[in-house]
Amino acid sequence: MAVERVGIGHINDSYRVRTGDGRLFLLQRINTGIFHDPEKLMDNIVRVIDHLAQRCESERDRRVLTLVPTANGHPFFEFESAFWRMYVFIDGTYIHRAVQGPGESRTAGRAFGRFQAMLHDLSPQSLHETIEGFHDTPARFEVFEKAVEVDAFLRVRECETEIQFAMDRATLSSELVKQGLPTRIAHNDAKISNVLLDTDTDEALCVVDLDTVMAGSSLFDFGDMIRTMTTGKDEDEADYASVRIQTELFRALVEGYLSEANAFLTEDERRLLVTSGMVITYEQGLRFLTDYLSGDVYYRQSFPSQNLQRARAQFALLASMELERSKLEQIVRNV
Ligand code: GN1
Ligand code: MG
Repeated sequence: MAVERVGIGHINDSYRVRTGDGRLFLLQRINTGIFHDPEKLMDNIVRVIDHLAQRCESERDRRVLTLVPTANGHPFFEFESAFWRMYVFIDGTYIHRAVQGPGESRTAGRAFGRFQAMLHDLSPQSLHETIEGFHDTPARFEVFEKAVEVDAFLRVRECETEIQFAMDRATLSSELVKQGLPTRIAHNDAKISNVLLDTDTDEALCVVDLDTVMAGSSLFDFGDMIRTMTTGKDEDEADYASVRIQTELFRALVEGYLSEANAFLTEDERRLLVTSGMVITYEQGLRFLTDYLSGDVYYRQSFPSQNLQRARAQFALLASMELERSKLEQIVRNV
């Protein structure tokens, strides 16, 4: 048996396991500092997988994740106060960390639209809230304000520009929550790297990372799609000043997403598509900056100040959306 650490995600630890007979698995240690109740988390995942599997017409093993239960049929395993779970590793697939062209944005947008559509008839109330207020942007803003006030690591001086940028846009935090949007099941982490693509055909096969699937808004997901599928850059692009929305990538994303989601979105949701990108990008920038100010306790980093770099890239993207807003609204109206 061979076990190899894989560098996916900022939260859980992941390992690829190859057994003696050549089968591949993805073993993950659940970060209970963030997911406080692994039982509820796994309960959600089992429910979602079962539902998706029922909707899946072909190639179930490649299009929906498969959990590997323990010998006594449990979806996870507790060992020395750590919680582990295992999936079948879907071989012959790859992911993007950044999109390279409109075709990729369209494909990924369609994949998440389809994911939402398949979960449309599962009741949002049937899932537990595994992280409270996950996309409660006003609450995220309050946590940010507190971090600035406390300045526990004396980093405020170094990021005055970013803090000012965030403070100037405080009202943006309530732009989605005040709208009374329909409660739907959302993926809640709809980023480009959570779509598995087929190595041979480049087709989107499977949406992964089901940890945050719970009640939310379809726009939390679309916002994350804009955030990660329209710049052509990584989330932590070092040359952050170069991060900006590319209208061609945006158009392709809207086309891909709406090809699946148009059937269930309300008029209000459609009207707020562009706004969702601004709010979720803002929220993610706040979260990275808050973590930097708080001593980097939440997101895993591969070098010091990576969280600040990530926050800067998010804010650069948001600034570009502000400039392009009317053009983006026009694109949505034309699709
Ligand atoms: C975290 O662990 P990962 O990479 O799937 C985070 C998301 C963020 C994302 C930013 C539970 O996801 O909310 O959008 O990083 N997940 C959690 O890349 O906080
Ligand atoms: Mg995630």
